[in-house]
Amino acid sequence: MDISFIDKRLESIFNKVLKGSRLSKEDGICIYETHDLIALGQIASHARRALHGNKAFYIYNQHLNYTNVCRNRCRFCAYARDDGEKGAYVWSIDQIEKRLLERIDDPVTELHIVGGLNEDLSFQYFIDLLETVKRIRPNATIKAFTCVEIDYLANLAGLSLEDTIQRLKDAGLEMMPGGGAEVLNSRIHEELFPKKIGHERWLEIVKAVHKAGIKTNATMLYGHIETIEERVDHLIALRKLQDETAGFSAFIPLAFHSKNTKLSHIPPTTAVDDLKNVAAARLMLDNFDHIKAYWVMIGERLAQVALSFGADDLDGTIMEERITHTAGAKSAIGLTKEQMEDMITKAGFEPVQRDSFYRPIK
Ligand code: V47
Ligand code: SF4
Repeated sequence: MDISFIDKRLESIFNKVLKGSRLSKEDGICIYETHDLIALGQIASHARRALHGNKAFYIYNQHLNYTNVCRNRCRFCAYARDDGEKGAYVWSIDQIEKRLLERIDDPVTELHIVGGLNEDLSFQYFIDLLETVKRIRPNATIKAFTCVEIDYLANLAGLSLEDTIQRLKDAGLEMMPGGGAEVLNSRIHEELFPKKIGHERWLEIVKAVHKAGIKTNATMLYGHIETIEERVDHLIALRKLQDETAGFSAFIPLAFHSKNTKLSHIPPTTAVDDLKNVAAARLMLDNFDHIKAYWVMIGERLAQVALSFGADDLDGTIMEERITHTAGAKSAIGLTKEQMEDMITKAGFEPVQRDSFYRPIK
């Protein structure tokens, strides 16, 4: 592949990628600093095509956000409410059943279930929730709870981390989404989400979950107060853990949306920064198979471009997204299978509907 480099530093990064050598922290910083966006996209695209050719994945999924009552009240979150506050809600198991039945004719293969830390719910509620979903949708994969919820549930149940994970697994938990890490950094933790678990505990929980044979995703919330160096450190911490456990499935960069949050003065991320985050993930996370361009956060049109900047997956149909839309996302609330396929085809890729474990669905 011939790339004409304006930024010569990218040439040495490309040579490393061609040789399969690991990129350094300085390389990561250069990826974020460079203005040579086209060359960066070509390098990331090369790495992406070496793994997935022209395929681009998507999933038929449904999101369920069982409650927005949360005791953590992170400064970047528009979704959470206090108990009794206007707009606060919690779904009973019957209401969850009803929501699943409303969509029972849709070919959903994954339920993505997350919620706030609501002190009114018992540990049994979570077991009932998983068992109900499994009873109604026996063939769909349950991808539920972030490490933040797992930590909370272990305390609630009064069980060890290992026993908590096992109880949830026995009730139907098969995979975990990547949220909750935000940026693995104590300064940002203190400033933006001091009540939530810190990065050491997040990494400890991920390790325990992977050890129990449950795959998880990883994310990074960017576009708030973090520095480039902190982003790169985050990616390197995930890469190190993946070397140890091989338990991460996909990485998803999450673009911060500030509307209705305590950080509403922060402007939206730029398209350039969104694409750099996708490329940085693809190139720094050399031991992750999948990089998702989450269309809900960056919009459908930029997600199409992201497929040429290292992403190989557009996530899914979703149907009812709440967390980012409360924070001002302008993307659709859900997409049809036809819309997903059309987006991918028109971006020049071959759409592959996948299950939660990236097996193609015929
Ligand atoms: O952890 C919260 C983020 C995450 C805002 O694993 C915000 O497949 C932007 O993790 N602006 C939850 N982001 C979403 C998440 C996710 C999404 C899609 C797929 C997967 C997966 C995981 O959303 C939270 C937090 O980092 N978030 N508030 C906001 N205002
Ligand atoms: Fe609660 Fe999660 Fe929102 Fe933080 S990001 S306030 S933990 S729902």
